Amino acid sequence: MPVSASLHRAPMTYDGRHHEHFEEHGYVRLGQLLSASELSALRERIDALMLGRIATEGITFQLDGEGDEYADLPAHALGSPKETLAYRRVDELHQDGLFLAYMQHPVCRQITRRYIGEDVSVFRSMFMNKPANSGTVLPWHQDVGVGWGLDRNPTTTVWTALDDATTATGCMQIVPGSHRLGVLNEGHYTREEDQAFHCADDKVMDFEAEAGEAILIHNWLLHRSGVNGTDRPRRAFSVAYMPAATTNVSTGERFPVIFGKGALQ
Ligand SMILES: O=C(O)CCC(=O)C(=O)O
Repeated sequence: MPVSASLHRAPMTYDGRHHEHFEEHGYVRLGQLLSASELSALRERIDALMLGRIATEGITFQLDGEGDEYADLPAHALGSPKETLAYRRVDELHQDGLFLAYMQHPVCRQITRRYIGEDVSVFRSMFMNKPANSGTVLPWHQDVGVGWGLDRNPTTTVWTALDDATTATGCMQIVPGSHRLGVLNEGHYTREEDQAFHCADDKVMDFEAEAGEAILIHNWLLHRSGVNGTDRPRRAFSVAYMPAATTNVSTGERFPVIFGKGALQ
């Protein structure tokens, strides 16, 4: 069976217990949605894309900056201009068949049906990398805001660890329950005064995850991540689902459809 077909086994049911945890804490662990071979296939695919070994049409790549500061990040480029495993981000991965198959996983279908409805698009299908011994600090933020240029704020992200994400490798940190604060500001990044109040050390949790583990995250949950101090990469894949009717406020255009009418195949 091809890996993309086997991705369509349903290993769990998203039920009332998941829902309650998600409502209360702003995240819920979904467990391993990928078998070991499916996980290896996704890792191999992302590495092959970064190294320019397979078609990268429509996919964008961003390197880390010179230092580890967010402000120094270079722009995203179309195609893989440099053959390296050191990219920070790779976006538009719905253009790749294997990543698209994972985005259409039956558990994601259950989740999006519950929170969004039948017709679902994606704002982003993003690979996030903390390359070995480097990476860029991602400041505290909520995944919303005018910078995203949407006519509504999404609430449903599935983040999947492709490698073990630990404190040493630069895992995410979150403030559990902070999604209940609502949208703190429309500027995406959390203001210093809000950070001082809402992200004090005793409220922050290191969000470690095992390779292959998927986690549903509310977009309003406060989160950040650091750099990777180990000689192993910390790779992850993050997908923000939203109603297919969501439009870009500047262009009026809609986004790639993942489930429902006109869904990508
Ligand atoms: O993987 C990370 O370090 C951060 C990912 C993130 O911010 C996201 O998926 O929204």
